[in-house]
Amino acid sequence: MRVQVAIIGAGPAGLILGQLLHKAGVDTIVLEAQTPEYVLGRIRAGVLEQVAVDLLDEAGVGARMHAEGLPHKGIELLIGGVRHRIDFVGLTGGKQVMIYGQTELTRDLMEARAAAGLKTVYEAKEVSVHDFDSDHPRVRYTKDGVGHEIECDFIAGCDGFHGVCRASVPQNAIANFERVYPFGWLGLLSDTSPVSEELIYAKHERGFALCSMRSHFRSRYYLQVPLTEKVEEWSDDRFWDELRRRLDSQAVAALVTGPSIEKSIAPLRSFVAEPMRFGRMFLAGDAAHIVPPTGAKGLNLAASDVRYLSRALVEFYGGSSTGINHYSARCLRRIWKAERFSWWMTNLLHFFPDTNSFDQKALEAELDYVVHSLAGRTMLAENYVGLPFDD
Ligand code: RFL
Ligand code: PHB
Repeated sequence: MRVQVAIIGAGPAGLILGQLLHKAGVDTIVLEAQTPEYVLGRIRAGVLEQVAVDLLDEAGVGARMHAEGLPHKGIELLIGGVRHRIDFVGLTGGKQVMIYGQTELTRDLMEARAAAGLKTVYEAKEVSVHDFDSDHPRVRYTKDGVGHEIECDFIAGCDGFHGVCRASVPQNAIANFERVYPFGWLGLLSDTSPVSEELIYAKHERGFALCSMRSHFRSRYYLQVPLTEKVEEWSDDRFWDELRRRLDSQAVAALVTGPSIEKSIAPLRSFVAEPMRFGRMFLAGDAAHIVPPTGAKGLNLAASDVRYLSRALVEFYGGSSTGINHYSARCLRRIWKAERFSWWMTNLLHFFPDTNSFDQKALEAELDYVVHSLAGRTMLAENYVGLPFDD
């Protein structure tokens, strides 16, 4: 079989790329290791930047997001029991974010791909990438025990942090930058109305807490927990009790609790692999970089990478290699700013067990500065709603 672009991974990066290329008349196949149900069962991100919203519109999959998503004009920081609002609209000249779960977005993308009759193979096993340093790359996989080979012009490695594409690059051709944090986030999803209209990021001496949502009827809460914690040891009651301890009296009074419909612990990591192009193979999304979720950037970066990649590939088929030659550098400029922001938000809002008392005081002073200075609040708002593209 032959296609122009073989996309490995049917997460947001792979599916958005597939949709954008389809709109431009470029032929793709998507190979996904898991079943569609498994992909949809992963509860992950919930906040979309305006530029990601615009991209989904461009990809033709924005209708349900606009009907059901919740535009948010700001967030609240809860520090030492006092709330400070970060007014995105006022601070950024009108920008806001959209609350729309990754699960819903993925469902929209899957349906659009199926409706357009595009080639997608779920439960593709033993996926391997070959000859991407030549003009004739190939991808092999097995499905139901039968081996297949795809000839293509390009391979898009959209296969997440544990995927096969980055792992297939010779070690001396890639540089990894990494920071692992000494805690994780315990997340709980429940069909209860959210505690507040906007997200609350709470810094507390017992650890960070986040009040988020998926809709007016579905809430998502997170607690900073040590990496040694086991999710089985967290009954719903224990979770709600701990969350109450980290919130202010207004939130405690408004909190509606109920049975969890999902509970999981995710470790926090910052990671970047450079470069993101290896001959005719490109990495995009979590395959190339990971951010801690504090800045809500993971999914947004995946969207921004494939925005650059789709334009570069369309340019290539139009006769110019400029886009593909600049892909890696263009992505990394934006990625490193999001990495810095996510790392900064994480450092500022979490409790670090090993931080010395001087550093602790300096962080408190920085947070005090951020919420009380127009420049500080503007920096936070500008990064949170998403930095502009440089093209
Ligand atoms: P994904 O979503 O991981 O999709 C990659 C897809 O590739 C498939 N795959 C393969 N397919 C074929 N062959 C192989 N050899 C393959 N190996 C892997 C996988 O099954 C998968 O379907 O990456 P993508 O598309 O780059 O999208 C990135 C986002 O999913 C990610 O950045 C965010 O969800 C990050 N993230 C969060 N971001 C937030 O902004 N807020 C959050 O609350 C949040 N929670 C999370 C998260 C990421 C998590 N991970 C990756 C462990 C919680 C978790 C648990
Ligand atoms: C979420 O709703 O899952 C969410 C929101 C904001 C974040 C991280 C996660 O910073």
